[in-house]
Amino acid sequence: MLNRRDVLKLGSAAGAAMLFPAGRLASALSDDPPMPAPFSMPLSLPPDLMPVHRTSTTDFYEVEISETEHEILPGTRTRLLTYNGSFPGPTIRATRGRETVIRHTNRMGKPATVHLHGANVPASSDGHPLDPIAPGTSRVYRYPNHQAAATLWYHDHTHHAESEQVYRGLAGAYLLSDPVGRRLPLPSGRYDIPLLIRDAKFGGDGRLVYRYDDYLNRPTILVNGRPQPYLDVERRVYRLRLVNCSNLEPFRFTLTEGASFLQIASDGGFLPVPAMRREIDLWPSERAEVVVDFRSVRPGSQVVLENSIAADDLKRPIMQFRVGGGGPSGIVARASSAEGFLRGLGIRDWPIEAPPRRTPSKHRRFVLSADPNTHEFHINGRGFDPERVDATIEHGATEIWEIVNGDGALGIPHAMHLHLVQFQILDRNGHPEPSYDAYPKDTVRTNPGDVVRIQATFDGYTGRYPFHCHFMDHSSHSMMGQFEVVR
Ligand SMILES: [Cu+2]
Repeated sequence: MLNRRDVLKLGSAAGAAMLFPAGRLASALSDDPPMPAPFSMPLSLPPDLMPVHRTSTTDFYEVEISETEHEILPGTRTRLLTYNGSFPGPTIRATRGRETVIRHTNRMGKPATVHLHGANVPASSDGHPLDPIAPGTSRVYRYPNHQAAATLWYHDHTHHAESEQVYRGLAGAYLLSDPVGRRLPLPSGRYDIPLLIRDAKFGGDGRLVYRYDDYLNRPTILVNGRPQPYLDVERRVYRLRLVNCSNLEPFRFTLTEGASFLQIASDGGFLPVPAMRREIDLWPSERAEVVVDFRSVRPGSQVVLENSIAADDLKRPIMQFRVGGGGPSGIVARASSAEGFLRGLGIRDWPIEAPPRRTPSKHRRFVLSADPNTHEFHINGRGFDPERVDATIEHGATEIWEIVNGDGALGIPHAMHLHLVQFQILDRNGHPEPSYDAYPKDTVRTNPGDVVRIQATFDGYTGRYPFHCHFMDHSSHSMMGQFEVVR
């Protein structure tokens, strides 16, 4: 019998074969440049973006979007699209209750938009695909940071071009903190590490090769812009913020040496109930925050973060943690439960509440499907039309959306993302979603044929916002709609 992993792998390959002729898939690896051996390069961290000005309420930043060259593979230069020349973009640190104001200046020769993924922001600062920053101009995005602490990320959202422009580098982490999170004795400072993980395809001359829907030919895994890096860690606990910045690559994260994750947060912030996880699924744009206890392995051990559903063995190892000496003299027993793990951190009462109960006033249904004739991707049989509003929503309403993956026959996975809101996944194919995968979420995975119900409350801002598949080659080929919140 096929398990879910087999279905996903089969599904992706079969789906691609259906949509694209064989020659396309064989777009050979022949001109691949020499790759560094796995775990031969140290992990790097993107620099923190520093404010140019601060007031009692607001942090002001300046960012330039430009083409830049970096040495990603030893000995070759790669042309990238970058925020302030950094690949990935600089890390933006925000505090709940303090406003973040960023002036982006577009120094590229083509339009850009900037979307803060997972954020509750006014429509004018959402980076709508049809609201670009023209070449040579600037615009200001204002983020009020009213929401709970979360690992968010910012990325390009230019109409039809977001897929390639994110692939070429326009993505970065936005880490929002709040007093609830700061009071928790979780690993912090240099023990709290964002990991922006994605795949890529390099040409022989070091250039980044982008071909539409060519996910089977993107054999290189980059973590914070480095191919399969290593990180020297102490024998202590670490907080890792996993972000899948890939265009199309799903990850199922696992750790070697029997190590496991304490998952403490999902897309939109802390989980109501942290959970011990052996494996964590993150599809494009999803996030998870985990705590890993390196005291539970021997000094000198090497723990590898792997993708256990990689379609290509080259892409299985993601990065390596080299566990140094020090720490406790013996091996600390692994916590068998999340409660035990939390107690070990000094946390007796986890302060996060379950999502509030609300009565939905409206049900909607959205079917995601590919059109094998046009190679376009549709929602309810139609491609994106910026003039059309697909759902008009009363401000404050709670709605249930049934998301149907209509590509059971083609075997294509999709991941639905709603701007503006965090939602709760009620059930999948009639079964309740496990709590660690259910809330707070802004993107929901759908395997071929899945029927998933989500519930969202639209009590933030009014205005027009997109919803779309976050397999970016799908959204850039029309798998997008828009809702409008009205009073
Ligand atoms: Cu899709």
